[in-house]
Amino acid sequence: MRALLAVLATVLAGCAAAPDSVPEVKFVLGVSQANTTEPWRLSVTADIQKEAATFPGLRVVVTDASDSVLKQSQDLDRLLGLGCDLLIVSPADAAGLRPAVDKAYKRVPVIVIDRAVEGYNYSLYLGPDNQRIGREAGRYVSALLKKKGGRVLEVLGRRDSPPSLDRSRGFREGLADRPDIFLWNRVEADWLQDKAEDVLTPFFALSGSVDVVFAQNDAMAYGAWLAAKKAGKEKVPIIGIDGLGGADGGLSLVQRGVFTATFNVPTGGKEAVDYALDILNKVEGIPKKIILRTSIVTREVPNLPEFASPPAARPGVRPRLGFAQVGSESVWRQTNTESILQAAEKAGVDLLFDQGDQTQAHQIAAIRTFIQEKVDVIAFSPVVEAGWDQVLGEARAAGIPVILSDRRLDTVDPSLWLTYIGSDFVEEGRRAAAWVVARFPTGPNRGIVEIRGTEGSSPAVDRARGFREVIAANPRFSIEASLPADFTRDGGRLAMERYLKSPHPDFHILFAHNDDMALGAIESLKAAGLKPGKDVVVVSVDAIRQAFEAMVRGDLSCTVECTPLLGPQLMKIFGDFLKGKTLPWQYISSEEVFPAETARQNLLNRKY
Ligand code: GYE
Repeated sequence: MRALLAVLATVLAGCAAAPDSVPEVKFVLGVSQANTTEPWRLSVTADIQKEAATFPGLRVVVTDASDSVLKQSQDLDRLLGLGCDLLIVSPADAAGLRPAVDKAYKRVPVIVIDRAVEGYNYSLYLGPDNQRIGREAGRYVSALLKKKGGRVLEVLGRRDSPPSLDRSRGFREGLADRPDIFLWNRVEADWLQDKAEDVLTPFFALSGSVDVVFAQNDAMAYGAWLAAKKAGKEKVPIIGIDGLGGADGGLSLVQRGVFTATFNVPTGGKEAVDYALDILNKVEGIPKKIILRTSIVTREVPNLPEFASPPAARPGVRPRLGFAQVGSESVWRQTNTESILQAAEKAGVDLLFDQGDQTQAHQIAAIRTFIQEKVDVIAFSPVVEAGWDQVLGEARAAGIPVILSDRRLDTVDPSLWLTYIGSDFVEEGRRAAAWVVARFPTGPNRGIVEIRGTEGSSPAVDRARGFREVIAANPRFSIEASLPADFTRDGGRLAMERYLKSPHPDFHILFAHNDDMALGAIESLKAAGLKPGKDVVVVSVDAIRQAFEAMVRGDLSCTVECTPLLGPQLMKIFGDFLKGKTLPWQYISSEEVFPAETARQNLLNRKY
């Protein structure tokens, strides 16, 4: 560290501490920023610096890539050359920067913010769910234009950048049921106010009216307003995204009535520094992705939902966590239970654990018991998505926050749950389908049979959705049947047995929502004289040890990982809450795809 700081002191005058304070420095964070022209990026950097300043042993070195991938790749090398202990990267172009991030990650931990680079070659990604923001914006516009419909002008950041694409895609989803709302034009303004003003001026000069402007950030939204004002049309509703503070920030523009709405999007700067320290201090339970909480801001709803604060510290009293499990339907679930029990013990948490029996009624009763017991936090894995508002309202009224573990729930009230920890099930479905498509690049049309997990559960709903998304784009494949089997091995076996006895079309591919059901179905395929792996190619989700054994035998062809080892993460989140930290919205685990070819080797170090 001494050597590093000597270098820093000479190379970056003003950045490093004076040599006599050298021994205090514990870690140096390298921050590679994409540019210093967008207000957003400036705020991100400012938040990083502000948070870092609260830790005496921490230094930060910032580079500016001037929006060039080449320059940013060189910046990463330079930061590594300076001996930075960890890099925080806000990529100019997520796809273009991937090789440089891959390379850097071989040497130090890397936190990617704002725009996820593809793959999982980084320590942690931190950012908002841009598609969801877009969807909410779409719904808001839909409500704004009530029944009368109208013309919408969409102002994009950069047409092909991931946040632009995701916000646009979500926006369309939010307007999907409104054919009377016409996306009149989409213009690109590089995320910049001036550019937005310039490109939009001609639109407002035209005689026809623009009914709503949706700009993908506040800077462009403000540019749009300036353009509208020149044509005397400053009353047009304008919706932005970012919600920065300060006199000209989006929050104040909403209050002043310039914008109709914006979205509160945390910069992630603070969280990036906190997690950088956790990573450097080798804290257990770091997820792969952290999705930051966002919410729409209007004059009527200016703030994020409020959550209960942690109880005051009680020396000698162990913190109490109530956990309502789904049941023990699968190997995944049993492993998940063990992970939670062990982690609670290790963390010194007083855990009230309810095993569950795959019914919602049982889980609701368990949650009510936890409320009576006055636990500090309730965590649970909702067996199905819908129907929780009542009981979670009771928990909220009792001042007990709720953490969702592995399964999601469906509610419009964002104040009912504090945070989510688990996987991206839609992505798992997409990955299973992408593997199928790649496995049969050419050839005849192929039929698929799907075996579904618990009806109405988020992994079943989302895996089905992700799978269909990819299959729908490939007309050579068709889903011939979808059989319910409740995530159990027996369920999979029976479903396939019945299907094979009934008159059915040819099928070549079996997609099961979990490994247990796939293993059950494989038994039935064999009993009917079919050769799994040959006559029927089987792909499933979870990546339990038995799936690897089945791949080694040649029965299963591919499994998509979904980790059940959530215990340490859950305890870390619980601990962070008790320390009074603001929790992000979702913690997403890392997942790989394991085709049969890699099974033998991976079996050796499989943890579950
Ligand atoms: O994939 C399946 C289980 O909710 C992610 O539930 C979990 C799923 C898992 O029973 O095996």
